[in-house]
Amino acid sequence: MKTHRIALYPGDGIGTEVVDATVAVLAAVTTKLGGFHLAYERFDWGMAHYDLHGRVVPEDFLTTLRRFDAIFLGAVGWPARLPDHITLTPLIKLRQAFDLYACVRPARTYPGVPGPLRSDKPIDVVVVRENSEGEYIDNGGLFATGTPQEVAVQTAVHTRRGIERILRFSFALARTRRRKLTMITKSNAQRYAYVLWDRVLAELAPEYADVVTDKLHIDAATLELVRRPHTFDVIVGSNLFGDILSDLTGGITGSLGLNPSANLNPERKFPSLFEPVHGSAPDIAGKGIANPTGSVLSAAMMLEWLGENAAATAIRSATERALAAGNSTPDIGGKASTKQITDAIVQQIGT
Ligand code: GGG
Repeated sequence: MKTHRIALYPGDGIGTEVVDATVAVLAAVTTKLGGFHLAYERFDWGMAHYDLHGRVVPEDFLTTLRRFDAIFLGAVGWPARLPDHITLTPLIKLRQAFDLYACVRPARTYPGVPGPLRSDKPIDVVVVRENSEGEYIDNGGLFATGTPQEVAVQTAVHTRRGIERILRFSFALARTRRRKLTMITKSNAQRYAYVLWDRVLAELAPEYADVVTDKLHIDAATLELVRRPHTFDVIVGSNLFGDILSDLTGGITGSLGLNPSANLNPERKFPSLFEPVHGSAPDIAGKGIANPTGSVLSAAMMLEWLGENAAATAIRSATERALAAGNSTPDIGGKASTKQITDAIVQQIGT
């Protein structure tokens, strides 16, 4: 039987709750379908590790994670206790060190889940976020710290190689869907980096003539995603714009709690990382009401990446049926607990 080695990194806040729910769903699907086994190792990194060791992850955490087939993350951050730029650093390092350059964040509407928009046209989009460079590289510094003259410099780096590979990835993804790609920049104001994005898109587009290509500035994109979200298919943008837009696509489809993500190294030189798009939500942590759907659907993306397509499909359709039957946590307007919706998904999988 095939064994996939999975590193579980539940992290902080509701991260532990949604990861526990996801492991229960994965247990149900492996029992039901058989044919493969998931061998977990759990790492209690994040605030729990910080309390014991004064740092959120061990120094050699990248070496530790390197030997797995996939990494499954819950959420990171507890801003009341430690600044977010400290708790988020390991995740950004992981994405960069393992060259997880394609961050894939699907968002869609579901029967049974009300959205905030007036239009009830179904939304089905994928945000592809360049995940290895751009605005998130650790390049900058402070000068005259603590004085009235204090200066902060933070430099973004956009490489032709980085832009080309994420655009090619996005074109290829669009070919598996409705063949429309919208690239997001701010090339009217940021006249070096995003103009390079424009040039690379113009060079590549003729190779993908079967894909309809469009471009929007980030400000127009946020407006159009609210006004006509059903017209978008694959959306690609830089690290920062992809991060922002995937919160927006979560919002317009009902809740960020529904949205999965995959941080992929398409060349498979490193383990890829799967995580719900949402963060640690300290305000509801420990209350048992976190929506596990984004995490469960991230596990479906992980199984697909590992070649377990039948199991991925089983999880997705069980989740859809559980949502359609009215199993709703408070973020999507219901009263169900994390356990209730998890049990409903497990029941839909059937064992
Ligand atoms: N589930 C992932 C998580 O905790 N995300 C929190 C966050 O702020 N992430 C920022 C990012 O994805 O760059």
